[in-house]
Amino acid sequence: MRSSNKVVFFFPSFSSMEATAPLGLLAISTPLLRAGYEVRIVDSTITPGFKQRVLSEARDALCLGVSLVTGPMIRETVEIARAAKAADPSLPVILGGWHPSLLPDQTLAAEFVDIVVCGQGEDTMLELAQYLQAGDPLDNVRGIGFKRGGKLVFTAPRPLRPLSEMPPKAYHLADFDAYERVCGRRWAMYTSSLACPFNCAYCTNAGVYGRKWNALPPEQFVEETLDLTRRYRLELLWVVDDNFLVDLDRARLIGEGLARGGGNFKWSIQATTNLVARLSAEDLKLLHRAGLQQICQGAESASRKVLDAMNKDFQDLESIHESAARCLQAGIRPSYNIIFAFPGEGPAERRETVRFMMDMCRRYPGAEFWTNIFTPYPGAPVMARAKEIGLDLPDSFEGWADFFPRYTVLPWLKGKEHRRLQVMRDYLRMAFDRVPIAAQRENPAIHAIQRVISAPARWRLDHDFYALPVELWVHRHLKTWKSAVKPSVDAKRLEPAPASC
Ligand code: B12
Ligand code: SF4
Repeated sequence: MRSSNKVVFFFPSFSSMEATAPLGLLAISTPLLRAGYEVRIVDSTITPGFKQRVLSEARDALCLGVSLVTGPMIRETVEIARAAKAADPSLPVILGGWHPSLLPDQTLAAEFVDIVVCGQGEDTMLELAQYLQAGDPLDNVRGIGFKRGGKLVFTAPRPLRPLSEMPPKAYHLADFDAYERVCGRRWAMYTSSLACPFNCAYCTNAGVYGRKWNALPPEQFVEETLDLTRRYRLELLWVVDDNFLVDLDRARLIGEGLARGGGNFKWSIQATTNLVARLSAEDLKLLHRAGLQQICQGAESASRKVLDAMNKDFQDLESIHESAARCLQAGIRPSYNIIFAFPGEGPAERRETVRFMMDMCRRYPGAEFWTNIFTPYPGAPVMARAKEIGLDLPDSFEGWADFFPRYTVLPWLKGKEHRRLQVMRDYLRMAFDRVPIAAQRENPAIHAIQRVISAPARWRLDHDFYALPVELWVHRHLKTWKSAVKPSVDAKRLEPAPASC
């Protein structure tokens, strides 16, 4: 039994410059704080010597909790959990977040993990802390897995609670100055709805949050976001809802409320193209007046065949054109995600998508595309066909560290073809401007050179020709001259050495 009142959380680096406070940990901290617990969050991205820091905080703690998604975050999770267990084998190590929720058995099987939490963590973490402190058996804590006598034990699932019943997140625990130093921007994430009514084949959302969309009332959104941005001097809020626009009236009321409330911040949302296309130009202008600057949308592919394989029957290319034209008319940046190499995509379908992207960027200057390689995440509907499509999935928790869109190698995409696709993605990055959340610390000369090399990049993409990629060489060298501060772990550095093509 451990009598400490202190709960330590660790947030491993997520391999991105888009540094800000981990919302999942801020969410589960509030009930603990309200119940009188002391909470410490160590975020690897902003904490030099984070390992020592976790170990020293954990010395007198009740438990250590880690929040993670599938991919490179697993590396530091393993490092920290192992070190913590080596220092004190009796310290309970709890893993929560998307990866443990989707693969609880395999995660719990790791020898350095004592407890996994599946799904929403607010109530579960508080109960866990109380049970651990009292030294009571954990069988009655719903939504967890734990070990007993070397066996894995799972309790009954915890029913989802609507977001409106959840307490506010503990933003006051976040060191926004430190995040701003890494990212160059002062911003935060905000959640205003949970779940998405759709069920795209590559997406893990339904597996964790179901498909019943629920949201905060517009008044709460307006009041909280105005307060947050003023209190912490935030210039930007990324509303991380999976599909912000499911209730269009709610979105309009939020726009009106923020415009009336004199909000002085920018915000961005994620939504499906079909819903964006249902907003009128007036609606979008209202949202823009209220600070909305970007709508991230999953275009994913331009091939009907691939879209059907992805279960995206709700989306067509016309709606993407409409959404781009209207967003730009209203002054909002339309951002589209693309997934290459989804099962069923061959060279013809890939070409169709590249042509579509080129056409969109030319027709609608200001529209931007971000590309990924299909990454088979546990819990996604397509994984029911994993064997059939030849996927060889990791048989240990650690094995998932290499599942990341920036370097995923698939049975149907490896060797030369994988390298060719990576080169093509590099040219797509160079061909048109995109605006990342992290501030660009570029000098004007470098930017000018980048503009010059964007012309041959477009030519190559038009002609599907990627041999002797000299522009990429120039681009890579330009990047090494940049003075940008890097997070402690950066995906680029984790990437396998760039292959020659
Ligand atoms: C914001 C975000 C990011 C940000 C993170 C920034 C940051 N500072 O945290 C950035 C841009 C970096 C990012 C990157 C990526 N992301 Co992301 N991201 C999200 C997003 C949109 C919101 C996450 C969030 O904060 N939600 C709000 C909080 C309150 O909810 P939550 O995280 O679910 O937390 C709750 C529970 O999970 C639980 N919980 C969480 N942590 C813990 C810890 C403990 C101890 C306990 C007890 C409970 C607990 O309690 C919380 C409260 O209920 C989600 C989508 C979503 N709907 O959540 C995708 C999502 C998490 N991302 C995903 C993916 C795939 C990625 C990328 C691989 C994408 C890419 N193309 O590169 C990278 C991976 C980065 C990496 N591995 O290193 C997937 C994860 C799938 C998976 N199997 O893990 C998601 C679910 C999107 C999706 N639908 O597929 N992402
Ligand atoms: S629309 Fe987006 S959030 Fe909804 S299921 Fe598809 S990918 Fe997931």
